[in-house]
Amino acid sequence: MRITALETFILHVPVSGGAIADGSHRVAHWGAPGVAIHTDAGLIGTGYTGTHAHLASDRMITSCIEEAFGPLLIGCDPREVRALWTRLQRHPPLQWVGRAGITHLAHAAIDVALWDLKAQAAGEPLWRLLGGAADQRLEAYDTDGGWLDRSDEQLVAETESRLAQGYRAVKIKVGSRDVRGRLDPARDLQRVASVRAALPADGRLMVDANGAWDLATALEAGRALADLGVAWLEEPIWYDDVPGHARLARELTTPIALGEQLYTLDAFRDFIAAGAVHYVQADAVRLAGVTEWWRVAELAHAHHLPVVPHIGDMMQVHLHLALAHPACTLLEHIPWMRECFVESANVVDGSFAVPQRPGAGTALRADALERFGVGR
Ligand code: 0YR
Ligand code: MG
Repeated sequence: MRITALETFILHVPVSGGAIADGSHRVAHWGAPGVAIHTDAGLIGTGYTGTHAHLASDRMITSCIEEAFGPLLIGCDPREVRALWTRLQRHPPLQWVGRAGITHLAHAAIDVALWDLKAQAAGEPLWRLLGGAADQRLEAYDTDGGWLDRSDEQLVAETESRLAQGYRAVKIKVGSRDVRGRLDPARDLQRVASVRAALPADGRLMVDANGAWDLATALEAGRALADLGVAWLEEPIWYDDVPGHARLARELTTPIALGEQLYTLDAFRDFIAAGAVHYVQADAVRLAGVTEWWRVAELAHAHHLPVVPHIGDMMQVHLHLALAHPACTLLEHIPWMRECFVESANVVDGSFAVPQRPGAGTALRADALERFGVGR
């Protein structure tokens, strides 16, 4: 099988309720710049990364796919995906301009499309190609009811609706600010207490600051969160701050979760070696695809750390990965892209249904580009 052509696309898909906010971002659409990789076998592999739907940066990603990586792939056998990974990552002029950032996101889209092809060629869903079992329960936790711009009443109503749907775990955002724009952790603690009160005793509540706090705020608020029975504190401070997170991991009883903003295996190695993370939130579309994600999951597993992927792909690929990797027993749920796929990730009674179609779950519905595609 040979690669004959690469065709890029950009989707901008509306988020729930028109807009959402977390401690650091406010977005109205989820962006999915991606690629369809065509082959002489007639199979087409699809991969994409996840962005905040900023067209200019999405175009940098698709241009990197098309102009920089594309020529290196034409004529190659897509099933040799791990070898191709090294070829793209270690291409000297590209390595010079980016071992993280735009080039990494572009590589993520390509690597996912290649694994999609490999699984299609094998006639299997990716989770089976990677050795997962069909009869398992992968629990879902929901993130989509806990945004920072939602009122306490909305948070409680969303929590109750998730409980009615069968969820037993939800995550809400912290990083509130007062009218002058100063951090307001007291406000956050009220929000956490409201949702905690709406959950049953065995319900789990996680909180996510998306990097908004400084170390002092995280230390103080983190101690109070322990009394509220919070299962993990996610991205409390700046994404790349290894010593800061290590200090929090040492001094707080609430476990630390992070990883959605880390681009490389090397970055995860540093956090893990420093004892700075308890829940490893590797994201295959910020790491360079399935290939690098799997290495991070193995690294975490060797340290007996659970992997709870962040789902920048809105679950499709991560559902396969989490079903296949023994470090994963829980997966995040944000349903923004559910109308885009032929076989969308689906939660039934608090657990993900096991996908059946061959491939990585990335095949787009016929009308996805018409409905959500944006101008190149
Ligand atoms: C908006 N999940 C997250 C959204 C969410 C982010 O930035 O992407 O809040 O993906 O942190 O854990
Ligand atoms: Mg997060």
